[in-house]
Amino acid sequence: MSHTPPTAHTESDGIPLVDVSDAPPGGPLIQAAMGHLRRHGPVVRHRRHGRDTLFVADLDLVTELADDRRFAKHINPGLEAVRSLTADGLFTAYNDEPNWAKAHDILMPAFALGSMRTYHPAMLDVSRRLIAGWDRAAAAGIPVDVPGDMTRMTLDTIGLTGFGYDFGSFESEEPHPFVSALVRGLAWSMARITDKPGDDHTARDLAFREDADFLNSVVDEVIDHRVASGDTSTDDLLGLMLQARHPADDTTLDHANIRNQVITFLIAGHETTSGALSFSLYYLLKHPAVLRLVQREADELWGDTDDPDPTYEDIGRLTYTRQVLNEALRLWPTAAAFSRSAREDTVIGGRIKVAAGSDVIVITPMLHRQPVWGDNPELFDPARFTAEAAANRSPHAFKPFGTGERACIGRQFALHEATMLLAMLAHRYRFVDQDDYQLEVKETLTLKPEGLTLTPRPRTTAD
Ligand code: MNH
Repeated sequence: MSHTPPTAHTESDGIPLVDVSDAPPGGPLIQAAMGHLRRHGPVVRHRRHGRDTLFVADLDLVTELADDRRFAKHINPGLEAVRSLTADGLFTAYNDEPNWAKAHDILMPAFALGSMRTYHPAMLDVSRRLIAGWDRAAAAGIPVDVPGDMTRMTLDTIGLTGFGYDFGSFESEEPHPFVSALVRGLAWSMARITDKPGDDHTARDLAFREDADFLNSVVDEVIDHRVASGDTSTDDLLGLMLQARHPADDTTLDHANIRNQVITFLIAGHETTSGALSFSLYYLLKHPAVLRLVQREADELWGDTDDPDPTYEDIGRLTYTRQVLNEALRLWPTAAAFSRSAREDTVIGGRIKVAAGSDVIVITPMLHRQPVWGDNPELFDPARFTAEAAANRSPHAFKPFGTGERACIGRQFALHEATMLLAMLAHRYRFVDQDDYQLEVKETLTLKPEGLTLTPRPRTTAD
């Protein structure tokens, strides 16, 4: 990029101001935000076309922002654009929109740790689809497309466990048309953040409308199919949404809201986990000693059998594998920011005025590089996440799943799915860095290591 970074001047409250109004539209927003915070310190006032946002990474400030009595989730312009796809779905609902609390109450049981027992067999099935493909690559000695395969994995998993719908992603080289439309829809949402006021986007916006209509029609088919089948079980998300009545008014979620939730889960439930898996594999590829420890942990459970049969209970025992995942999410939290707004006019850090309803964004990858993480925060080191180390650190130092009552509902789901797949892959293969991959972080709504490949090799008794 040839564009020179904007310089800052300091406002009367001592906060550096970065005005990016002249920056070209588009571009990686999170990495730009990381750059501002690296250059100017852990709190920066960001201005685009006259609109100010505080960017925050400082632990004490984040600790204040995490107080749900003073602050709440903010539907910022980015989320406002995503609302064109998901409206009052859980992720984009306003805090006081009645369907947020209603859907949250109805769906919470489906995301409790114990519910993972129900999803475990489908997660294992999809892991085996992925492994079948990696076995073929290993036999041929050719690299695999890591983010592509991780996306196939997480999409098929949420489709099957959530809605009994099989995207069959491993049967095709091309992404499923639903996914292509979804990805374009999210790109449209992101592009709107940097729009210059007054520019004409009619053609772009019409194309978006077509994608949104297509997404809705596919989801309506899935819902109609379930209703027509007469199946009234409540052991997946769709069944629960169609059947469960909220105790407050004895009604179920309405059709439009169910559709918004299905699209929400397909968005929230697959790109984030896919990115987390991809970054974890990136670090395992570059840190053979860490891979060794994951292999040792998997070997303890599954010995040297070629075809392990991981149980639900096994996944809770993969504590080191889980540390690897956490450390990857520290350096590259794949949903890399969350927005807060003050319930009333207030002051943070004893000096920074925050008006009610104004936008404050926590830039999570920079929170995860603050001094609380030691002298070398860029170093990948899963030992940061031993139980003992975590207990000695503020709970606000690590926020890959957001905070408070609007934090990620799918956390256990993601961790179960990702921990199992990582351990199964490490158990079966060593990873060869055939292309000497250099990290390039690609931003959509989420982050992923663009173009990451590795060549899986079957393990021999020597390794
Ligand atoms: Mn998830 C909210 C990160 C996996 C469903 N998720 C959030 C937030 C973050 C987040 C951060 C809070 C956003 C905000 O404050 O604006 N989520 C992740 C990460 C992973 C992830 C890093 C994987 C790793 N999320 C999943 C999965 C699902 C899911 C898997 C579903 C199966 N997430 C959600 C939903 C919300 C959410 C739904 C919105 C919850 C709410 O506001 O009530």
